[in-house]
Amino acid sequence: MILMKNYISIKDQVDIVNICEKWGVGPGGFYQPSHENGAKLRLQMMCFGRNWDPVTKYKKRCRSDGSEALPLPHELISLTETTLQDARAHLQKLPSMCPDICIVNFYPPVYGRLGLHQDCDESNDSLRRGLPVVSISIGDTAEFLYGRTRDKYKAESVLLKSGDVLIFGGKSRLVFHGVKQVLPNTAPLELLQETALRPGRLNLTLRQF
Ligand SMILES: O=C(O)CCC(=O)C(=O)O
Repeated sequence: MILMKNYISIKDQVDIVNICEKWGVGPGGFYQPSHENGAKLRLQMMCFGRNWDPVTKYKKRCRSDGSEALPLPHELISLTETTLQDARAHLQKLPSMCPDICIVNFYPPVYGRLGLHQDCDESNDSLRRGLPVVSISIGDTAEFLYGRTRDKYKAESVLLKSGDVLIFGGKSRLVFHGVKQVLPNTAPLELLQETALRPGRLNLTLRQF
């Protein structure tokens, strides 16, 4: 597991926000998914490459509204590949991966959160090889939890700020993780001035299915 603080430049953050805005407002764009029991996740989500939701996981090609997954933008693929190369300078054991899926979450401040969970719905091969998840944070700061179990009282906590990248692969691939809260008014001013990002936090997790 490796945290690259302030890794994404403001220019690249602006580009990422613009990509999310472009795709987020049309068919297949942001929506609020539900759990099996009908409770809504406290975030908005959209998927590139393959649809995922808490009930059907990656099994359905189309969402309940009929929309297919959006194509994974090439800018996100090359950013992820460069990030992994840079990360490998610090952590040689980090397996390489070719991203083909990205789940984008948008958390409004205060209300937004995500319970502790493992990312374990990708292919058996991807999980067995510990292919890393590359997680990009943009906008407001999140209090991010991670640990060996689903117990939030035993979890470690770290602040993820705009431009930070967290990578978990290899033995950490199945780490439990979640977002406890999103701190209002913590996004970089420059990002807000140059984009139409509304208050809250964007998180992009790039994976290889
Ligand atoms: O927002 C985050 O930092 C975590 C997102 C996440 O856990 C997920 O998409 O599975």
